[in-house]
Amino acid sequence: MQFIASEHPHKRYNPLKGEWVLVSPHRMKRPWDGQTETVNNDMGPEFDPTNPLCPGVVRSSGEKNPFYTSTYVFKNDFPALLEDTPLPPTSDDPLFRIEGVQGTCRVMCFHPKSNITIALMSVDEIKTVIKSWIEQLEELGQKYTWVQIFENKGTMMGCSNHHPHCQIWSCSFLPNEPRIKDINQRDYYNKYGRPMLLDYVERELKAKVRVVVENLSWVVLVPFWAIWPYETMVLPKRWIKRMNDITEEEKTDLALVMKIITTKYDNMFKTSFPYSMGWHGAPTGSNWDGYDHWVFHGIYLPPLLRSATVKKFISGFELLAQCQRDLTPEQAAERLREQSEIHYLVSTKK
Ligand code: H2U
Repeated sequence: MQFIASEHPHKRYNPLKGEWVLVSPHRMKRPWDGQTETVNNDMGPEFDPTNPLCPGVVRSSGEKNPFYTSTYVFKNDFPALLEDTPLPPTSDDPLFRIEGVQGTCRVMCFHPKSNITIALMSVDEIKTVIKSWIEQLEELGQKYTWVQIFENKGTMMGCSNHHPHCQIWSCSFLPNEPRIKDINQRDYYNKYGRPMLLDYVERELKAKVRVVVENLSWVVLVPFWAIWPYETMVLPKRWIKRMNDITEEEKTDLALVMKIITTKYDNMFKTSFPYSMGWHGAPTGSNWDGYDHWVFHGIYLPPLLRSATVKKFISGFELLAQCQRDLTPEQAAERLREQSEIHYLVSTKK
């Protein structure tokens, strides 16, 4: 019998993380009798005087937001990391390691209106968000080793507020995900003399099967090793180490692909598609030099599987043994490619 990737179980390697994912495409027809989620497609009002992220509203801290008209950044009133905190006693016991951490957490509102998302924002408005991200990276990166910009969207992803916003957690240490990516990209660079993700993009652009959208500067694709059904990666076509290395034109091009991929996500199940997304680039801190093995990239991790209400669970075999997916990355990319670049809410208005 000949191997067919869209039919036969197999495992795929993620060279960035040094992990395998189990692919089981033959299970695609399995009936679903499990949990569905309630989806509220109501975008709510443009302004809600009780929402602490809205312009002019007093937050839990007692501080009043300005009447902002663009992006707005404030220090998280419930930060997971603190700038000044006592260090724990040192321990050389390999079974009970403990270390101190410093950091700071901020919230960035993308837009003054609550009933808007990246998919519904203009390219210029998204570009303003990108510029604010770069400002934050440049400022916080002076002090902190890792500046994690991430957007949690939708209650399904644990987002507590539907006003368009992201969070920025900066820390004195390299967290697990970037730490392992740093090690694997460095090993690849030492072995092959080129950044891993630059080689990867070139190969994906030739293969085309996992590419969802591309322009002159960026490509959005479902990675060969994707875990989440419609997981995508945003990759530059040239060697870019950090977000602040991107040119003016590349900012516009990035805003464009962000608008297109989030629109396609929403169009897929005619819902405001939930996800966690974020950016990974070379570490920062006291020394920004070196890190030639790093390539800046974005990651979208959406949980939805087969409708606006059925999500993928990471449980069972996945928690205890290894992550698994049914739909192949190539099938997921094809479905995303098929979606219109015009948002369904905009096209139904006409
Ligand atoms: P999430 O929706 O991704 O949880 O982000 C909202 C963040 O906003 C959350 O981290 C912060 C919460 O701590 N927040 C404030 O800092 N002040 C408030 O008054 C409300 C929410």
